[in-house]
Amino acid sequence: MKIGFFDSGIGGLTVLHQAVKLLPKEDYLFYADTANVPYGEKTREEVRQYIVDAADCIARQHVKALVIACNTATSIVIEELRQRYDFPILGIEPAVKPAIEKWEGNRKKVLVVATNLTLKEKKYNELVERLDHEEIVHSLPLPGLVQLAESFRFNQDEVVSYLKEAFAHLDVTQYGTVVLGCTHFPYFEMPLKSLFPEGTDFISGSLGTAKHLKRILEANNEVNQEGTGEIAFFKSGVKVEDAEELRRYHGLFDRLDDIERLKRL
Ligand code: DGN
Repeated sequence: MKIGFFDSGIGGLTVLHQAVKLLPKEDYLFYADTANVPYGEKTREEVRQYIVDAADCIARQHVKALVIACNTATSIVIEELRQRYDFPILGIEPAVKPAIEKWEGNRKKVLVVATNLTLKEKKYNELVERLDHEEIVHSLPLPGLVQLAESFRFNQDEVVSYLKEAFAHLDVTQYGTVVLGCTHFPYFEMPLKSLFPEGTDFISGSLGTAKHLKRILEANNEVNQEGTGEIAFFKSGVKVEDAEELRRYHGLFDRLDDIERLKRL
């Protein structure tokens, strides 16, 4: 059986990218709700319904686990989905805990960037309230990055000018860690880095979620040894067959590999 991945758009591929590296012999289904992206500026009820419809469609394909590779969707509907299906449902949320742990060492604040909806939701606010005893966590919505990613506009200059405006009222030197709390944001790690002092850490929950998936499959004795790492792409319920479009999706993995290489330099 396949492992399902869901996002409003191409953001979830940043999580799937990590999963494929950890679990190369699985088969995957990636569902992007492109008819309804972006979620971050819509109402909670609208988004809840989109996700439940998408998850029902994924469940009909008989998956052995489903990763909600979207912070916004996780914060709204993860508990409901867990009650609805009998296979494991994993989510992703802003990596606030490891970011706060870094404060212990560097005494620099934490900036969480995400969608408006994630930052407004109870799940995120309770997480920060529970962990942020020193009031070092600041939050900033960056909805423009979702739009830029969805239109494959990764051009450094365009992205930097959007970010400069978004950060205009922030003293970026106070932050030691930036939490990428939206799965679309890792595509922009390089332009983001260029606007913060050297040594600022950028963290996301992608690898943690992929590791969690691996642990669950291992615990359930469900790790596949015979799959090929193939990914079936769906856009709002319709299987993607167009070769050019599939190439564009696969090309995003190359982009993410490049970003990882640059980070190691
Ligand atoms: N990629 C999604 C997230 O992690 O929150 C949301 C993007 C969107 O639809 N605004």
